[in-house]
Amino acid sequence: MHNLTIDPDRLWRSIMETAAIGGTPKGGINRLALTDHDRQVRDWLKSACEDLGCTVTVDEVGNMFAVRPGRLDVPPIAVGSHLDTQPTGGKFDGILGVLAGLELLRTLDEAGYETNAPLMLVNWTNEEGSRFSPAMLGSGVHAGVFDRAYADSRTDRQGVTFGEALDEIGYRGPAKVGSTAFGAMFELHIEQGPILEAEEKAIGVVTGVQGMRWYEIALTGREAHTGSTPMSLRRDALVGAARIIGAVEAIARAHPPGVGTVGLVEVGPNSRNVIPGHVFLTVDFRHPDDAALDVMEKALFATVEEAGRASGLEHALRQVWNSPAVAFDPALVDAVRRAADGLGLSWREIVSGAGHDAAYVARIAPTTMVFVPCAGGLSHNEAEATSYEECRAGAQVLLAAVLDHDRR
Ligand code: HGY
Ligand code: MN
Ligand code: MN
Ligand code: MN
Repeated sequence: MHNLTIDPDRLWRSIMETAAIGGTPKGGINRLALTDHDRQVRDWLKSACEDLGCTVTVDEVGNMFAVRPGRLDVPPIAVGSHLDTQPTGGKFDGILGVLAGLELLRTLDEAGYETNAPLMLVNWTNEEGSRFSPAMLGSGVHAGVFDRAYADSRTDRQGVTFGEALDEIGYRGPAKVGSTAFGAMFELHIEQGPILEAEEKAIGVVTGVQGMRWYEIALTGREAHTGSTPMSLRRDALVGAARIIGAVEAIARAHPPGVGTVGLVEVGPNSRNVIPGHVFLTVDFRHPDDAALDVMEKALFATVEEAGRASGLEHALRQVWNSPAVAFDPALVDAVRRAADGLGLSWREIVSGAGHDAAYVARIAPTTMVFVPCAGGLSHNEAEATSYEECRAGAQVLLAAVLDHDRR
């Protein structure tokens, strides 16, 4: 057994230092994928890893891999997560997993500790899917779920493509997508939900990730004068959207513990005295059981048909993302459980409500996650908060689980 301990002050300093990159006046972070802020934090990470003597390679969709050599020439054990954030993101979502991984590299380096397997720190491109949908695009390309051309073609709401933005920040690397070998992956992340805090558990032993599906809906009615158009002659796209938004909430509540959200709505022409002629909206459905998602999806399709008929709208609905429920590797889940027990930390098993790159990495290597609580279970919010002690405990469990696995 090792008695290595991470340096919690150094970890906390790194979290606060990088939080300034894209920091918002309310204390959150706005560091959308492939923006100049993303470039700055990538540069920060690259030089921190190179200072430790790691070799940093970047693949064709910007995924970053920093490798610390091991004693044996075997596929590396990976840690890490993502550096991009939501537009009103917090200081910990994604980057805690990357900086805890960096803290492991620093701790092992200081101790001159030689692992059997190389240790690799990963930053996955565009995990959030906020600027470029779908989410988990970089890890999805690595796992063969999407190809490089598909990723390059994704466009943001301003019409900028993923490929253009990646080239703009200079992070299209030479490594062929999917060519970086993985022996295993452990991803540390905040829970982003209320369970660990409510049950006063220090660690989430994550057994899997629930299923997730995203849809895009375009509704077309007819713009007309709000004053002179009788109600009976209207084709109001926003009234149709309102029906769908209400139905998404009802469909999710009818299939617990499923969740449903309309997060993005664009109305045109968005003028107070013009009947809205078109609306673009997105739907995010999640459920631990893929069969339940099938039922929810059918209900959504029926809803859009009905809204179209009732308001006289043309309507187009398409599924743009389907990430089935994932179960993590039992041996790695056990390593996390043993690590938490060995450190005397309370824990509970949990299925992730949020999506993570680990869900795709699990397709190509044994993978699992470690969760730590966040205040009020709040995330994707500038007030997102996780304590110094929770970050310390999470990074220490990550170290113990990685070294446990490395010795097996
Ligand atoms: O959508 C998600 O669950 C993740 O935050 N990208
Ligand atoms: Mn995340
Ligand atoms: Mn997120
Ligand atoms: Mn007029």
